[in-house]
Amino acid sequence: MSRTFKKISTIAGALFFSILIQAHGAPGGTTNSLPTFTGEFLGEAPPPAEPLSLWYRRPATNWVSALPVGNGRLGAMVFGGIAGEQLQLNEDTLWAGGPYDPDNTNALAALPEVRRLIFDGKYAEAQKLASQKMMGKPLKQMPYETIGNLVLEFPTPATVGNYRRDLNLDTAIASVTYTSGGVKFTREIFSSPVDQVIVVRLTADKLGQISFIAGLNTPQKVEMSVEVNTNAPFVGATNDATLVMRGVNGQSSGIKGALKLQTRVCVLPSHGKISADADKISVTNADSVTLLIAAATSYKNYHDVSGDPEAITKQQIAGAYYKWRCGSFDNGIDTTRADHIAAHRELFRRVELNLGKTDAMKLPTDERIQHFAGGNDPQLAALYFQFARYLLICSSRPGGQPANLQGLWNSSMSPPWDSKYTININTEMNYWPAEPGNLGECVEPLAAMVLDLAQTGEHTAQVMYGARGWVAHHNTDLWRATAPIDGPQWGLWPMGGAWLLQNLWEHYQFNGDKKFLEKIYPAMQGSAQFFLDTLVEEPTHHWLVTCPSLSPENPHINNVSLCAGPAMDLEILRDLFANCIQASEILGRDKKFREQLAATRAQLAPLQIGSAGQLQEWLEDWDTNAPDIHHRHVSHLYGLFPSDQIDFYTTPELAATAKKSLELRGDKATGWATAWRINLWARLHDGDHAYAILQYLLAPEFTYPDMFDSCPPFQIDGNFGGASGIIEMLLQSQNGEIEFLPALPKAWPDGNVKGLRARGGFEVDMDWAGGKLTAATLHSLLGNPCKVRYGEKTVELNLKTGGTAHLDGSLQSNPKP
Ligand code: FUC
Repeated sequence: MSRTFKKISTIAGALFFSILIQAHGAPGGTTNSLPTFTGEFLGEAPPPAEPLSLWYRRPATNWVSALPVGNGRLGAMVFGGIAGEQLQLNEDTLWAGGPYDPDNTNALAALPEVRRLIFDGKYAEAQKLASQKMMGKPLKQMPYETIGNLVLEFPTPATVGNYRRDLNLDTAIASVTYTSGGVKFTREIFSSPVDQVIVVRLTADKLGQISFIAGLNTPQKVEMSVEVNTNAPFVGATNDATLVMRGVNGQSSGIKGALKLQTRVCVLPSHGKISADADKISVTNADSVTLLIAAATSYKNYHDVSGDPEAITKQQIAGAYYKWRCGSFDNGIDTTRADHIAAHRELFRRVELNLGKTDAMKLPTDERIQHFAGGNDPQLAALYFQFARYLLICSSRPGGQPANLQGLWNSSMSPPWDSKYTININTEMNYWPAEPGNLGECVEPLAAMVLDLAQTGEHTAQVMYGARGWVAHHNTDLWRATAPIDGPQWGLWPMGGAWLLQNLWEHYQFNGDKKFLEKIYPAMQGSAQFFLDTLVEEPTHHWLVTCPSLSPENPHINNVSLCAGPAMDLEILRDLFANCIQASEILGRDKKFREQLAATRAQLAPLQIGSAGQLQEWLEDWDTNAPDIHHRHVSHLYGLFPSDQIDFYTTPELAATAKKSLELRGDKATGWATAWRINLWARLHDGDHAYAILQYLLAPEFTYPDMFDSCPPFQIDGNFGGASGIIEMLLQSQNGEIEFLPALPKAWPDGNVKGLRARGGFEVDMDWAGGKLTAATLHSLLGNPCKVRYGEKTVELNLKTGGTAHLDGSLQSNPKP
């Protein structure tokens, strides 16, 4: 075995080769570019030791079987192949286009006529006129794009033994292990939030066994090159080589690409040989190999693209390289790995959930998904819940972009719905489990985006509506576009920004952070101001309503959804105005504005009960005659969840109407819409109904082998909405009460949970057995008084900050828990 380093260049930092690769179709969604293993699989690997793992007995054959890693900014889908490994890569600022202004200057002149037509009942004409005059230009926003793929080609063995690939949710490391020719091979992949690189670590239990060829492919317009010994100046000469991909992002809908992008893959073998050609790096007979992957674009913010991705990626690689070289050859990577795990666990380990354990846990994850609905596998629901928390940590860390329709992971240049931010439910749903799931920090990127939208949306408000304040419609993108898109029947909905603000208000409700409230208050005020300027009186009752608007995205006559004052808009406005009033009181400002809001709020159209006893979706009772009675959106039920305007205890009659609406809609919908229904049934205290819908969600139709939610196709909101639904079954804290086990299904008779969060600043642990609460612990984080409830029983508690209450199943204080 060779133990000598063979340098491929003596000039540190030299550019070895450079070639221009034109755009070509990269197989992001499949493994087409990979050599496939055609040999024999021998033996069966046992399940991983960590029960919070996803695991499989075969490599991924498609993208939705591959496993996601991410540090909030830099993500990879790991395929775990034998003849070849594929890492499909993403960076959260790699979107098409550049800064642009989509606001339509014809809109304002058309607005009075569109309103008149709506109030005259001429909805189709109104929609036609709006389509001609009021839509954004371009009519589409910019898509989120893939970086491309890192491919490692290995010598193909004839057989492999005990193959297993897994994703450990507790360490956030994806692994592949198998034996071949008497050697045990191990591959570990993680995306470090500390070092800002993806690390791929290849090891074997015998020396000199690791050989492969590494290359990048991409559908982006790029120049590929290989640099050698680039890191020598930092730590002295050694042998390393770096794949470099420099390029620019794509155009879309006529908006030119304005971002520079760069990806660097530094290959660091321990012993063996390394060599390079124009766009590939070969490693032969190494003992172990570390690959460091960095990627960045020139995006600084929605109006500044002057960043230097070359400097950023070089620095990230150099930093991780320096750590790698500290101490002995392999110890450095151990530090990087340990730092990564510690940063992940700081968030992930805050919540533990045990819903019961059965033998089903011994099966690979894809088989468990197939059997969940008909079997007894409560731990899969707990795994699904923790997977969602994992996904939020990996796709939404402070300083990065919020989780988009696919979180962070996208293999395409034109993904479904452009993998944008659909803000008429999907982005909001992404963040539902954040606060009660004890991941409040993950909301920071969302807050940052909303503050951006409050700026761009000011222009939209002026240009389109002649109004003060700001508005965002049903979608936005990296460039924070706020004009209505796609077509008026989906896009002409002015409530997107106001709904997002509700997520931020929740952050304040759970954390009581006044500084945060001060930061978001101007955006709350600006949104409220927009509605003060644009609400209009409807002619029949003289209630104040939004117009034009729609009940997302439900037509009330064929293909026509435009209307005035749908229930959801009024519900969102009641929340926005109330929150603004409360915030202005807490912050001690804007008394006049507060009074104006209170007066306007009193004139908003009320919730109405329709002829079928349902909660009316529109001003008129169209519900049962609407073309799509089973529509996926249940927008009018916003009042029941995520809001608390409709409540099981405080407004039982309205709760009954919401239940009727839910029954009329049915349980079956798209992935995210199914997840929403779980939350709604939990709020109605029907745990078994909620669980029946969870069975529907956690089945192959709506859950891919890698547990990604299917809309279809893949859309991450269902994962987050499903996790939120599981929380709502176990703990609710709206309307001034913290309720234990409000909707516990029969399927989870025994269990416990630690670390859930409740509004008002509490951390909650609970134990239950035989379907009954046996113990609950409340830790106070803010010193607020609270009322706790279990069934019919309620108890008031006054805990100091840092204080803890131990209660038994009858809510009696339990001094010896
Ligand atoms: C909304 C939904 C669709 C899809 C899209 C991204 O428009 O109605 O089902 O989820 O967002």
